[in-house]
Amino acid sequence: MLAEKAVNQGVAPVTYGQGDRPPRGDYASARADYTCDQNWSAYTPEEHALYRRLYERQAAQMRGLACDEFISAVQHLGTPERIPRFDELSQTLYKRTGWEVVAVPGLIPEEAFFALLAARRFPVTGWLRKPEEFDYIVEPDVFHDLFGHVPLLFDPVFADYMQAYGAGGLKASRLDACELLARLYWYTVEFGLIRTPQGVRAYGAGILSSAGELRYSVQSPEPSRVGFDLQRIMRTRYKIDSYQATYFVIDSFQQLFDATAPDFTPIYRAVRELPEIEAGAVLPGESLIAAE
Ligand code: HBI
Ligand code: FE
Repeated sequence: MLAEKAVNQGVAPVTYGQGDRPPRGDYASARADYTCDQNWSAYTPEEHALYRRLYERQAAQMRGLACDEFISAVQHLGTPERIPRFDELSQTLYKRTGWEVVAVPGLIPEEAFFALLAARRFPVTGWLRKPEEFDYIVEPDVFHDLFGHVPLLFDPVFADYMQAYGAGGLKASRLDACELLARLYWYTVEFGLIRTPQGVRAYGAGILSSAGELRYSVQSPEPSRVGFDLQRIMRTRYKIDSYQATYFVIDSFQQLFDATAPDFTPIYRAVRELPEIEAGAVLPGESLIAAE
């Protein structure tokens, strides 16, 4: 069953089946919940080598740029020599925060995505990018999902935030507020920054898995860095095919969890009354957080 509807992960809207590009993953053999088998034995030695090169490029630059929680948890992915087995990784992860890693053929419809998160099952794309995509890839592949997202699922507070996000997503679907909630995901889970005594550090998976954006997001004077503000985030559009023009900075994962604990219905209503904000725009009187 192909994922007919466009799935807007915030990256280029991707349609499968009747869409303009054949799906890269095998949606036809996915289960009703869009999970599938990882088929680990099908990875070639070249793919394991490409994964290792991607891993080593990020690991070499993460100190001083990635948050400590990420740096201390990335070891749980196991050896960089080969793409991890999701079932082994899930055993370690489950003991820590009750999460497991499940294979999916790629981007899946929002409802299915939210349902997996709400059940503490993180969907990881099974396929790996091609060598020519070493520097940039539009859709999330196994490297982005595993290296970018999975380590922070070992942090108990962030793990609870991710599960609450999934539960909130299922409610947002009923309130037709998925686009607003997608911005929260984009500006926290994918491209979030966090304040530390040593300065701003990255925790967003889209940054942590990106060769160039990891340093750019923390050190460049170009982008705006705005203190976390839920309504401001939900009003702010985002760029899907370039480095972010705006990053939002949290004080802690606890702040992120607490800020998103209440029912969003009144927040959606308030946001809908206000104009959208372009990526990169700075509001009058808004104070920005300095780069490194
Ligand atoms: N599907 N596999 C996968 N991974 C994602 O990160 C993902 C998705 N579908 C929808 C989606 N993300 C976004 O729309 C989120 O904002 C919900
Ligand atoms: Fe992602």
